[in-house]
Parts: sequence; structure tokens; C-alpha cells
Amino acid sequence: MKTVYSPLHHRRTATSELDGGILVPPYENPNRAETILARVKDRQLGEVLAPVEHGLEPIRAIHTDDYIDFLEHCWDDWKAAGKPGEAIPAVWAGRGMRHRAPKDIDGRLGYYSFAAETSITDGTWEAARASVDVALTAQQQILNGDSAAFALCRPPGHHAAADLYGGYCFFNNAAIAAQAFRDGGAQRVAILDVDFHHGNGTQSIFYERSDVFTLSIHGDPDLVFPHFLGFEDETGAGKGEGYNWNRRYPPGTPFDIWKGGLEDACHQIDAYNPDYLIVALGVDTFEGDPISFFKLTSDDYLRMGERIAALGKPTLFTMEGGYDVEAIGVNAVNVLEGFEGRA
Ligand code: SP5
Ligand code: ZN
Repeated sequence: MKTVYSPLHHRRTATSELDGGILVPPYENPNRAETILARVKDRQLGEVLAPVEHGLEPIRAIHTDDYIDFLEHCWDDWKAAGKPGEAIPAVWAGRGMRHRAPKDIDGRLGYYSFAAETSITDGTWEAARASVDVALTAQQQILNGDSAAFALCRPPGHHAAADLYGGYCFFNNAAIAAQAFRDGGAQRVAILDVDFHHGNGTQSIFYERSDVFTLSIHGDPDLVFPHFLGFEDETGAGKGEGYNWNRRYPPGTPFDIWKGGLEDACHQIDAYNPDYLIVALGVDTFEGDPISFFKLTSDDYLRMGERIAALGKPTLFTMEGGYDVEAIGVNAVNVLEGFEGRA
């Protein structure tokens, strides 16, 4: 399958992540995408394409205008306010307070975020936009008849909601691609999120819609990020009732257990019979991942890809998390090679 990649991901090079009360080098760093790209080439997975610029319109179909405007100007506003470091929120609207965007940049950061680990820096806007273009260019390959494509997105997207960033995500690449499939004539799209973390942004974007079925298998949010969403009783609302599906697993979960969740998710997808499948592909389920607690091995990713292929749907893979940088290339590309029946 083809891979779409943009070197503009390098514009997202933050130096600080708030972790354990100190600022550490971000887990979500440029080496991640470079390691995956090197593996794609080593394994001769297929052609590597540069993205086509799609502009803001497909982003506006998912994210609010005021949020897009905030992201575009955030870094300049932060610098203009004389702040010495990277832009990190320090205040949020708590219970009983007003949920409205104020004028001041500290207040705006709090209004448009749900987590403080993700600092905004010079170039974040450009990289986030390029990541969307990567997803949409890969999506276009599938509309043109390819049976699968790999969007090597960085920064990732699945934690970003219509007007919220966090969890290293700014624009929800998979959601924007799903909407583009709909606008291209698809009746139904399924998004299967196999990242270690619950895809809270994707869930909330489509929560009241039945035309995009969202499914996520993840670490129990009672114990891990994003903490406040991702439970099994979140099944959708209104027209979307029955079109959101979550499965949580505890620390130490190996593939033998995890694959039961995949099997159940695949049965749901079979019944839904989508025109297209999007896989939000995080490999932070790996046993060596520094911020996660599942125990998948590199070989397990081959089996994961094989099972997803058995759904028999045109499939867009969008890259999400995975922080064992040494292993991320092998693990991500193993899913794609398993999908293609190459292993
Ligand atoms: C896309 C994605 O995978 N985002 C994950 C965001 C996780 N944010 C919370 C990180 C908490 C890190 N805690 C590290 C503990 C080990 N020092
Ligand atoms: Zn993750």
C-alpha cells in the first residue's frame, strides 16, 4: 500500500511536556515519524507520496471556526504576551464556572484544551495542518480505488475534539478523513481506534451521528489518560445511539486478551457494513511503551493487521500514538504487512 508522509511534521518539535511535576522532553517527538518512514522504505511497503494541500475547508467540517482561529494565532498571542516558555495551559473552567473563551491567552489556552502535557510551540499550526493533508491525501488514494493506504500522520489526532486539543493532538485527522469519505458519497464509515488510549475526540465528534460508527479498545480510563471518557456505557446519543462502542482493559493485558476486544469490534463493524474503514493506528499497546500498560509484542501486530484485513473493507490507516521509538517502525509497519498478508 502507499504511504503519505510530510517532512513538515518536523515543525512540531516541542521541548517540554509536563510530566510528574517537571518538564520533560516530549514523548511525542519527530523521531517517531522518521523511524516509521525508515521501516516503510526498508520493507518496501509501497510508494511514499507527498501530501496534496487541501486547505481549511475539510478541517472546518469537523472543527469550529473559533478553535481553528485559536490554533492559528496561539503561538503569536503567547509570545506577544511576553511568555518565556512554550504555551501550556494552567487554568480551566471548573464546575460551576462559565465555559466561554475569554480574551486573555492564558484563559484561551484553558478553554480550548483538556490536558496540560501538550505544549503549543512555533510551527505546531503548520505541522498540524500538514498532518491533516497527509490523512486527506491517503483518503483520496482510497477514493481513487486503492484498497488501503497509510497516512503517516504526525502530530496524531484522536484526542482532538471539535474545539479541544490535548493528548498531543490538535486536529482529528481520522475524523476529518471520515467526513471527507461522507462528502465523497459514502453512506457509512467506521473508525476503529486501536491506540492504547481511548479516542475521546473521535467519540465526541460523532457521538450523535449514526453515519460514522466509532469503536475504541483501550486502557481503562479509571486508571489512565484521558481519564474522563471511554467507558462501555457510552453508546452514543440521539441519532447516534448504538453507534459508539468502547472496550477497556486493565494493566498487563496481553494480545490473547486484547484480541477478544478486536474480535468483538470486528463483529460490530461487520454488522454495520461500512463503505470505508478508518483505523486509528496507535502502537502504544506495545509491551515496551514508556507511558502505557498493555503487553503486546511486535509479532502481535502482524495478527492485528490480518484480522483487520479479514473485514474486507477499503481501509485507511491514520498514525496515532506509540512512544517506544526504537520499536515503533517495526510495530506500525507490522500491522500494515499483516493487513497485506505479507507475513
Ligand atoms: C496520541 C496519544 O497516544 N496520546 C497520548 C497522550 C497521553 N498523555 C498523558 C501522558 C502521561 C504520561 N505519563 C508518563 C508516566 C511515565 N513517566
Ligand atoms: Zn495513545
